[in-house]
Amino acid sequence: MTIPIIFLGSAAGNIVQYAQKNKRWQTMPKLWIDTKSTPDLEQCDCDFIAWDGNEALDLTSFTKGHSRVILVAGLSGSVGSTVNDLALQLVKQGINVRPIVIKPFAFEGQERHKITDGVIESMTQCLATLTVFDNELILKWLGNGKTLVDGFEECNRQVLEHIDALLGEGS
Ligand SMILES: Nc1nc2c(ncn2[C@@H]2O[C@H](COP(=O)(O)OP(=O)(O)O)[C@@H](O)[C@H]2O)c(=O)[nH]1
Ligand SMILES: [Mg+2]
Repeated sequence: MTIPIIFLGSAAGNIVQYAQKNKRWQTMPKLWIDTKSTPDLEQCDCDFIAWDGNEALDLTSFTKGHSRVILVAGLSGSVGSTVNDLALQLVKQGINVRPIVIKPFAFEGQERHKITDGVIESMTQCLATLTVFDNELILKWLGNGKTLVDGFEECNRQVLEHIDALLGEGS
């Protein structure tokens, strides 16, 4: 069974690239939505929509014929934080949405955490499941001497594993 995966914002875009390096989900339809592309999209075998948040997104051609969609977003920035709107739109189309979100590091500040908490709160009101990865917890878990880059890498690896598990559920 193929399950489309939608990546929303730059953090999610980095995960697409990480997945490509690790040769994951090569046959799954993948769509990345961001203000501009940074990973090498041909290498990633991924559709891309440049979106500045001003116009409404219409993803029906991408989701058509699919009953489940995996949604990946890093929270607190301008694009990924719209994941609740996108999730709601897909739910209204009768799609079983499996969202995966990433919380920012503690040092990124209260304002970003407030935005993150608001998005998570509104998602729990319209969705049956929500998987949350926390960059800060992952960095702490990695321990002393580990850098942010190590934290990102570990988070990306864990998100990849989780997507593998969701794809396994659908087969
Ligand atoms: N795990 C992980 N987190 C990231 C990465 N890049 C950014 N983030 C986190 O994701 C949050 C949202 O950032 P980003 O996706 O760039 O925001 P947006 O593109 O403006 O929606 C940031 O506050 C970071 O904590 C990444 O490559 N991996
Ligand atoms: Mg961005």
